[in-house]
Amino acid sequence: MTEVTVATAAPAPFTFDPAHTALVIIDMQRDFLLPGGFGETLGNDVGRLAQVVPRLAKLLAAARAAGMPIIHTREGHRPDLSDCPPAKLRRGAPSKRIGDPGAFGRILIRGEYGHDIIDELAPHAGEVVIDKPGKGAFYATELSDVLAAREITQLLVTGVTTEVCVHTTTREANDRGFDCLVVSDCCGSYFPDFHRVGIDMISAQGGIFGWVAESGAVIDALA
Ligand code: TIU
Repeated sequence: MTEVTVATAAPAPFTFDPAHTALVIIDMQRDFLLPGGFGETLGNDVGRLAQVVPRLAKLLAAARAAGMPIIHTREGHRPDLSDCPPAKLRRGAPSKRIGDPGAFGRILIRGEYGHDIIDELAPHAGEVVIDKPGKGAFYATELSDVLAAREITQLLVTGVTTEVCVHTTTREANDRGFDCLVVSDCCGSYFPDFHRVGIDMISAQGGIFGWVAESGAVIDALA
């Protein structure tokens, strides 16, 4: 496929080559979306993230149909917690912290049911899954190597939560030289205001660390 353009992107049209642009889906894990998971242990209303799922499923289908590289990420830690900094381990209410038993197994631990991606967005064979111990998808992961090996230069960024893992990953990708289009209605936050302002921050100041568009415009561009 040749280059396509999302004309309504802010602050300016976003042109990308689907063969060299990855759809990055950040942390659409049961532990963030379902009651009993990490998100809820932090005191959040996890129901707020559900609205993202059908929109993201549609965008994922369009990206797969266009042959785009798909990259899923999962935030989590080894069962022995050796990759979890003590400062992160101490966060949150006692008995409801990373590694503690939750409704879907130990909270945010690799291999547990809650750590995995929700059924609606389950990775297909051949799609990349990056397991990350931090908020950003580059820290202590192979993401940089994966992108280089596939000659990926631009990213469509989606997932949860807007102001935490989506922001950290997008900011870092921008510093590493990737053009990032954040798909606003395919990102979600437990806090509506954080989502709104988090999205606005990205394309402000002439696109200080990225572009923003809605999924319908991206799907239309790929069709
Ligand atoms: N709590 C929260 O908003 N987010 C996280 O802990 N991780 C991600 O954003 N994935």
